[in-house]
Amino acid sequence: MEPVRAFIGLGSNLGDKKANLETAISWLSKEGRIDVKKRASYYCTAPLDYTEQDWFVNTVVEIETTLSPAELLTVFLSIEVRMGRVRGIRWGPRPIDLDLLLYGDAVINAPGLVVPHPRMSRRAFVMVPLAELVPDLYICGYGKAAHLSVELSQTQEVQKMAENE
Ligand code: A4P
Ligand code: MG
Repeated sequence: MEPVRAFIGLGSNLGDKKANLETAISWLSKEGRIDVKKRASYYCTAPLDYTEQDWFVNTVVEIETTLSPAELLTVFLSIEVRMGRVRGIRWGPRPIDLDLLLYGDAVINAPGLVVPHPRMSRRAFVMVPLAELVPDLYICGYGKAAHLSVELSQTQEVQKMAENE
């Protein structure tokens, strides 16, 4: 199988948030069939959907992979479990959350797996780091990632962290 370019959204709002993202990315790169190509900056972001919780640190990575989308989700789940995630409130606090944002041009609508990620186009914490990596990426129905990220960050708080922060 030819490697497919995919994008993964990562978020943490429990414990040492940035260190949690770094750990998750290093585990992704240790998977034989995942090649981590690029990482966006880390961003401090206000919680969305369930707002009674601490701020998040979010980022996005670009990978090339020969794993299927379902196999990627299994890898994500095992990383989430290894990092001590206990599922409680939906959208609630977590040491790590890994979401498959895009998988090549695939459109998937299966139970437990929807790609492109159904909420990505309304979330600055996804679109801002994604646009940093691929500003010209076309987001179906919305135009370029760069354009959408500017629009969303007018109403949602997303602050780029310094690399040494
Ligand atoms: N699932 C379906 N499609 C996908 C996909 N493309 N990638 C299923 C990953 N998972 C996918 O996810 C719930 C179910 O989604 C899984 O069983 C999986 O099969 P989960 O990780 O168990 O639960 P969750 O993350 O609490 O729910 P959900 O719906 O994934 O929430 P989101 O969309 O991940 O949002 N605010 C800020 N600032 N930053 C954040 O990172 N994250 C959330 C969670 C809310 N607010 C946030 C942030
Ligand atoms: Mg999730």
